[in-house]
Amino acid sequence: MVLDSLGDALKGVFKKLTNSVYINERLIDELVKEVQRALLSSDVNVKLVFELTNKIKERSLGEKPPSGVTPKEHVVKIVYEELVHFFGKEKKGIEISPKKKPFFIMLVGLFGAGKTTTIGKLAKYYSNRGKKVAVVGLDVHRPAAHLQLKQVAEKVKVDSFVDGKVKDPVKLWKSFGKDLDKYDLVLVDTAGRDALSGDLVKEIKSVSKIVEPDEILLVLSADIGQAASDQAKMFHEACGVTGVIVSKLDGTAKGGGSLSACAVTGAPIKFIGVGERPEDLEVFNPEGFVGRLLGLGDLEALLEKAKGAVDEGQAEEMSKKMLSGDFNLIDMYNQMGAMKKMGPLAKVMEMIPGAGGMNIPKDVLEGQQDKMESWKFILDSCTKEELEDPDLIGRNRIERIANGSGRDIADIRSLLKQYKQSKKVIKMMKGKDPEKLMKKFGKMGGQKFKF
Ligand SMILES: Nc1nc2c(ncn2[C@@H]2O[C@H](COP(=O)(O)OP(=O)(O)OP(=O)(O)O)[C@@H](O)[C@H]2O)c(=O)[nH]1
Ligand SMILES: [Mg+2]
Repeated sequence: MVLDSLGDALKGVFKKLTNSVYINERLIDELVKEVQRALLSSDVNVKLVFELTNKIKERSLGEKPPSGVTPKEHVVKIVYEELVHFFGKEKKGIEISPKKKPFFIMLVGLFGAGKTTTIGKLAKYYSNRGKKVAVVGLDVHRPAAHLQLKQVAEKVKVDSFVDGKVKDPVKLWKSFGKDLDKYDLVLVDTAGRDALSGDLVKEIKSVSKIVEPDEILLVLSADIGQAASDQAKMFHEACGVTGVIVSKLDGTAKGGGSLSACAVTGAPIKFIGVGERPEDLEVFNPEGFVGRLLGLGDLEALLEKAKGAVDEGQAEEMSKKMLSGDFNLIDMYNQMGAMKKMGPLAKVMEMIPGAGGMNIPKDVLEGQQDKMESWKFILDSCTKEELEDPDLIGRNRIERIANGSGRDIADIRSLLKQYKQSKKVIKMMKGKDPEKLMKKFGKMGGQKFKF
């Protein structure tokens, strides 16, 4: 895929986020650092990176998630939105107006940027959409340029207008005259140079004057990274480009740099080139692009799974309460309700980071599930007073509860034992950092767990 390394790094960040239990400043800091690392290694400008990550941090810590959205989901949304904004917001591409016939698109750019190849890609793209397309070669400098364009046109089955003998692009254009009128779209290939020299500007200007293009597109090779910004600016000032096509995104780790640099100059990226073949062209759509970089398909599935289960705020409040040592049967009851909403215990365990490595046998988990069902009946038969202060539950009350819930006395005793054990563990955990505790539990792989 395009920008594999940037994508992998950002996916890693999101995994960390979805696997974390709490959203706090430390986690946001870590997250922001990883986003920085990922973007910097993709040659994005340092200043831009810091602007972006400051915004992510500020919003993540400052904004309250709207109701129904967990803090974790909210942070995911913020990172996604800011990255989309960073890469240019709207979906681009070019609409060929049927009112203007022919519609002229002229491609400009430095040597080897990918102009001629991109002409072939655009020709295929628009003829696939029912447009009658022709290509015109105005690169009069490179000896075999006209033959290359002719070949490109043949490959995608569109007409080409080329001539290897005429050495003046304005004269050459005029020679094609009315022949172009029958096409919906005419793509004009121009000559490149080593740098944006006075010569090149002069030539582009004179060609532009005679062609009167509806769009002038600058083709930039992605491997120039953040230098794309200077090139885009220079070309824009010299000949008023209306958009950019970033080519060769498939072959470089610097793609993040070229895309973000263009976005910041305000030069809209209309298409991206992702390979040498005529079909390797994509409309640049920042939302889709960022979504793919982040593997949002997977992410959505993950968020979907967590949705409707435990509300993050509720879970956090519950664990805070537990860690304060203030834990009674009502909390245990609530916790069970939340667990039940999440589905079978084995599935819940899979989602808890580190718990997968605990090796809890399946039958133990299933047994635990049954036990929880039975406890729910027991707790339903307790008075509010008993739930708040389980120490009140003596022999007589146990009998009453057993009768009320239709359970054995042994079941009630087992529940109370579990409660006392939980409380003991919670006392031990009191004042400890919950993240460290999770890590510690995660490391206890292979140990037998007693419920
Ligand atoms: N991998 C990859 N290669 C590309 C892409 N676009 C163009 N190329 C290659 O880049 C090289 C230069 O492409 P051209 O289309 O000839 O570039 P140009 O801008 O017309 O070059 P000049 O006419 O010499 O100025 C060719 O080998 C293309 O196959 C792309 O998106 N991905
Ligand atoms: Mg060329």
